[in-house]
Amino acid sequence: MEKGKVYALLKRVKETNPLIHNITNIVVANFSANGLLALGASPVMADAVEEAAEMAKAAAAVVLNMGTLNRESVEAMITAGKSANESETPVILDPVGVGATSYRTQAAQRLLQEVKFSIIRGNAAEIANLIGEKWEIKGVDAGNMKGDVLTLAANAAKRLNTVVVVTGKEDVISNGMLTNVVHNGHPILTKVTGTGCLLSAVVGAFAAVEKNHLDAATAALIFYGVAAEIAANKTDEQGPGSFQIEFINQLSLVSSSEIDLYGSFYTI
Ligand code: ATP
Ligand code: TZP
Ligand code: MG
Ligand code: MG
Repeated sequence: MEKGKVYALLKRVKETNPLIHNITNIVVANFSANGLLALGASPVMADAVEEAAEMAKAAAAVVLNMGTLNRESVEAMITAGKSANESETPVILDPVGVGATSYRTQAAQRLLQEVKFSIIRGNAAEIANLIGEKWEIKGVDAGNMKGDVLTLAANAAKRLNTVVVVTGKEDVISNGMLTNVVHNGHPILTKVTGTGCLLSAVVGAFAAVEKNHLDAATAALIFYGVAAEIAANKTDEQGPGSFQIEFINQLSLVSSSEIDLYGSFYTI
C-alpha cells in the first residue's frame, strides 16, 4: 500500500459519510459516536434485537463490540452480523475481554461460528484467546506480553480466515499472507478508556469505503495513530482528560501532509 492511500480513504469517508452501525458497550458509546462524527462518518448505536437486521442492512459497515455483552446483545450481534453478511456489508469484531471469563470466550466462539467477519481488532491477549492460546488478560486490558505479535496476527488471520489487527505499542495487521506493521500512536491512548473500541469503529468506517480490508485497516491505524501523536503533542503534560478532547479534534483535523510526514509503516 502507498502512504497516499491513507488520506485518499479518509477523504472518501468524509465525502460519502458512511452509516456505521455499532452494537457496542455502555462505557464507550458516546466517545465512539463522537470519534466517528469527527472523521466524517455517520454513527448509529442500535442494539435492540428487533431492529438489528434492518439497521445492519441500511449500514455501510457493522461494528460488533463485546465490551459489556449480555444475553440480548449477543443475539442482536448475531442478527446484525448475519444481515450484514447477506448484503455483503463489512462486519468488524472487537472481542473486548475475550479470555477474561469463560462467558466472553464462549460468546466469541458463537459469534465466529454464526457471522463472517471482515476484520477482527483486539489487543494481543484478546486475539490470542480467540484462537485458543491462553495469553494473560486483566479485565479488558492486555496482560504481560507472552509471544511474538507478528506471528500471532498472521496465525490468527489464517485460522479465522479474515484480516486480523493486533494493537499495542506496535500495531500489526495481517491477512495471513501479507502483514503490515504500523508504528504510529502514543502511550497516553492507554490512559483513556475506549480508545481501542473507537479504533475498531474507525476501522469500520475505512472498511465501508475500501474493499481491500488489509489496506482499509492499515490506513485506519495510521490515520488514528497520527491523530493521537498530534493530540498528545498539543496537550503535553496536561493529562488524559485534555488529550481525549484534543484527540477528537485531531480526528477531524488531520491533514494529508501530516499523514505523509508522520505516518510510519512497513510490510513484511
Ligand atoms: P487495551 O485494553 O489492552 O488497552 P485496547 O483495546 O484499548 O487494548 P490498544 O491496544 O490500547 O487497544 O490500542 C488502541 C490504540 O492505542 C491503538 O491505536 C494503539 O496503537 C495505541 N497504543 C496502545 N498502546 C500503545 C503504546 N504503548 N504506544 C503507542 N500507542 C499505543
Ligand atoms: N469495561 C468493559 S468495556 C470497557 C471497559 C473498561 C471499555 C474498554 O475499552 P478499550 O477500548 O478496550 O480500552
Ligand atoms: Mg485501552
Ligand atoms: Mg479493547
